[in-house]
Amino acid sequence: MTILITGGAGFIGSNFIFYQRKAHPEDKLVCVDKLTYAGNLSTLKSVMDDPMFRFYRMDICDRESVYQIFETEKPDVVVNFAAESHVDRSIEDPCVFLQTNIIGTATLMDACRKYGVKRYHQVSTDEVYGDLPLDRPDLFFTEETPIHTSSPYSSSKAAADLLVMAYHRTYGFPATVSRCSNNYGPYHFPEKLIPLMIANCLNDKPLPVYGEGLNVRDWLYVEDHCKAIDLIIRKGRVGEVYNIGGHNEMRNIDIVKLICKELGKPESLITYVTDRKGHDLRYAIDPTKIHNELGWLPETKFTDGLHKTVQWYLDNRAWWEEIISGEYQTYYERMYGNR
Ligand code: NAD
Ligand code: TDX
Repeated sequence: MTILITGGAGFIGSNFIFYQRKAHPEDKLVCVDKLTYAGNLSTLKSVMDDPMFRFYRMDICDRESVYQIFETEKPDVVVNFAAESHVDRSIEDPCVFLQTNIIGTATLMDACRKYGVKRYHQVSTDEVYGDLPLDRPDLFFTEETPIHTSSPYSSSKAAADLLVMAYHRTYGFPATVSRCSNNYGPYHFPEKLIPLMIANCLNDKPLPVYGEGLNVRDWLYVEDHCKAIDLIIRKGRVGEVYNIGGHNEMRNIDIVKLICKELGKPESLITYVTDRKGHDLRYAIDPTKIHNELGWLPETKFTDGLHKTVQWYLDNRAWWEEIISGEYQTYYERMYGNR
């Protein structure tokens, strides 16, 4: 079959492409990506010459181009990773989040309906559930937890999820939605916590921890997320939402200390900075449904995954050094300069 993957030049989309090539070499992959600041063609260089892979630079909001590519490539399945994905940027400037994350999703779904795509999968996030209190470790997000967003980013993702479920109910649109916790691993853009701390450590720069570093995230190795999505598109039930997470809750400060330890850098690099506005306290996923229905379980232990990730950033300095030497510097100064 032909799988159209949007946002495949970004972090999770590219890892999904690599996973698909390995797990299902018989399937043809078509990647479309606008190549925003977060998309990198160099990430895809190992698959660029593969006859079973094709890349198009395209904005998922550009209806005419989207229809054109669906007409040409006739995808059987569409997996939508394309999004503006960084909470801090959404706090600075929400508009592009609404455009890509909501209008882009609607445009893709309209194309799927027009060209009879058999399955559409929306890659969503646990952030649509809002946050949990720090003093209630017994509480988790299930698929029934009400949507209750905090940031412009999570609101735009929630709006897209609602639209997907509305297309399913109204038109019988064959869609699934997955809501995953925080991912980490290779090709993670260095504005996000783990790669930012690795890059700063390696450059002996301050490690900017928001607030007191007590916020909790539930970390999952990116390949485990890709395996879960693969199961959903092949075996998941249409019209269903699946939570994905590995019961791996960590406080931010503990992650940063672990990274210092991995790299042999002093914790004195840690600098506490002004907190993120509206900062979600804790995310924690209950993955019972995907485990019971599809047999999914995370395979990578956090200590192993973090070790592999740190090693990847050590082995692939050129990839992230090129990123942080460009427009990123203006971003960094704006975000952290006076914090
Ligand atoms: P990312 O920012 O690394 O990559 C996003 C990709 O989408 C980039 O390649 C970018 O160029 C592309 N893109 C952006 N706007 C586009 C547009 N208008 N048209 C076409 N392409 C466009 O993001 P990521 O971390 O890989 O996240 C992928 C998806 O997974 C997102 O939908 C995100 O909401 C979701 N998600 C991420 C995490 C996480 O921890 N990173 C966790 C749960 C869910
Ligand atoms: O410099 C930093 N210092 C810091 O303390 C950065 C960049 C982050 N943080 C904190 C904020 C969060 O509590 O670390 C935590 C993780 O921050 P991010 O890496 O920005 O991720 P988060 O906001 O949790 O969102 C991520 O997970 C859910 C992804 O970026 C989203 O796309 C996904 O939906």
